[in-house]
Amino acid sequence: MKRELLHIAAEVAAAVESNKPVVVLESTVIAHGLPRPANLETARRLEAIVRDSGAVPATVAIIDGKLCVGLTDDQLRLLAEAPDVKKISTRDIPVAVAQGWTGATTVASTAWIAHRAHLKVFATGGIGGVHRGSLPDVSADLPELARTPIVVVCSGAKIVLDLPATREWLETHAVTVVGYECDELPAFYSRRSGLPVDVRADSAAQVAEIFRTQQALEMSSALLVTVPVPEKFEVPAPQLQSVLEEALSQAEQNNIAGRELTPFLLAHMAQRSGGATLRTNVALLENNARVASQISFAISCATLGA
Ligand code: PSU
Ligand code: MN
Repeated sequence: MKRELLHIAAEVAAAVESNKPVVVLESTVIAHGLPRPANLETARRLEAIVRDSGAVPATVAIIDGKLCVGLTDDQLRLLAEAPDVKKISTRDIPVAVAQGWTGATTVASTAWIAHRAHLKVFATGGIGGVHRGSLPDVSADLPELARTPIVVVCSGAKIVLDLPATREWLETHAVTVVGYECDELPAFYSRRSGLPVDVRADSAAQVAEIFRTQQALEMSSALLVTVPVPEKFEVPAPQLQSVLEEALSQAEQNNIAGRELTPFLLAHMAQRSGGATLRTNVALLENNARVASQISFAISCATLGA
């Protein structure tokens, strides 16, 4: 891919050049996953957490058709506040560039862009997956994870999804799932899903070692590092059951589908839980940014030492 197509912020480019830790952040969570004003506050907090941990944040988005890796504060604000920000998945990238769109990138398109900018560690909240229902609706996040060698730090897949089917999909497509200080796949707002991870890791260095080996083996899939939300912010799954069922049936009644579905379900649950799921979502995003910074550090050290 021609380098001119990527717009990498000077600070990010310098960090890549000198092998310093960088943490990639996505922008769909800012534009479509969280309500205002929590969205802009969270976007800024995530960048600050990464900086405080000694790494460089690289939030990804498409601005006026440019694939941007590392945003200015004005660009963050635009994504958080403009009324017509698009949700851009991988399939939309050529159209967005050709037609000069401004939009937020999902886990799928962020991973696609970040890998082409030679970045290795990406933090988000919850990945997309196989939706419930009979369509089937499978997030483009999953196939992108299967073909992009990058560490994705998340709290599992969003609880609105069919988690057992999502877990099976990852296994079939050879995406290694690491439990960070846990033995079970976290379930986004909840710490447990009853589903297994492939391996448990108790330190960033252990994750870095697995990723380094995956790269040495020239494997093409992502390493999915799943981190449970900190205990005091957890909303246990049984407490959410009725709110979740209501959100799902509202979506069906209103024919909400495609790229609208996930934002609709998250917003509905935040409203009906009196903001509880929103607080949890922010807490897990912050925690994941912290863990991703540590992993990014461990990967840089390992590369320097090699
Ligand atoms: N994590 C969050 N909130 C979000 C997302 C992740 O805590 O809103 C976004 C990610 O950008 C992910 C997207 O790629 O939700 C999934 O959307 P879909 O199911 O339409 O693929
Ligand atoms: Mn979908």
